[in-house]
Amino acid sequence: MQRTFPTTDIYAITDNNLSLGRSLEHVVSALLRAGVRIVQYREKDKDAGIMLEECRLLRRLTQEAGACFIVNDHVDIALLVDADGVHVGQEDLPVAAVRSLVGAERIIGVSTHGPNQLAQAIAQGANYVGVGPVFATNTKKNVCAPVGLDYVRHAAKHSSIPFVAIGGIKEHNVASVVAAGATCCCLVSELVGADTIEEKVAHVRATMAQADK
Ligand code: TZP
Ligand code: MG
Repeated sequence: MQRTFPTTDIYAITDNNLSLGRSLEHVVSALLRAGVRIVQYREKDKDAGIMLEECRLLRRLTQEAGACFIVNDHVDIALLVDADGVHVGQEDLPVAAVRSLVGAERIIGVSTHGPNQLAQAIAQGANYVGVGPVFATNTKKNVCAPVGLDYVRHAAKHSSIPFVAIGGIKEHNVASVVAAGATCCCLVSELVGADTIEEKVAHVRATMAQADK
């Protein structure tokens, strides 16, 4: 079955450390109820067995909601739970190696931080790219310096595959990211750390819809 990257406005990523003590099930169920169509499991400090069980749960929840499910870093777990795809960074396995493991039908996303990496990811067969960090963020360890809205504008003009703007994006600055040409934005701390996740998604979505395009 060919998996496709959905045309959607919001890309959500999990982060247990920022979820105000709420369970993964609580957070992801709220995101899905709010209409989020793509969820990435990204947990950096957990044992593989725990991650496998959590990904099984998220696969079930996303499937029931008809949403796309992506696993960060762990190709083996993505395959074990039948995720729709996997997301890798510049320091992870190269796209060609990931492709040989996951097959043609699964989605591969690649984090990129500039035009050269964008071109390379496309040439290597990525299905979508992350574009960022747009603004400063504390959510990701060892993150590179913010790339700013210029790189979003570049991706909007030159990317032949879908791109997701990421990094420091909040309700208060998301309109500028949309104005720079992003149609899909990823917000991590802003969503999983919101007091009321469904309200936050609705506000971000409305702000994106009203932004200058
Ligand atoms: N990749 C680039 S920035 C980032 C990732 C995973 C973290 C973004 O988190 P936040 O809280 O939306 O700044
Ligand atoms: Mg990685």
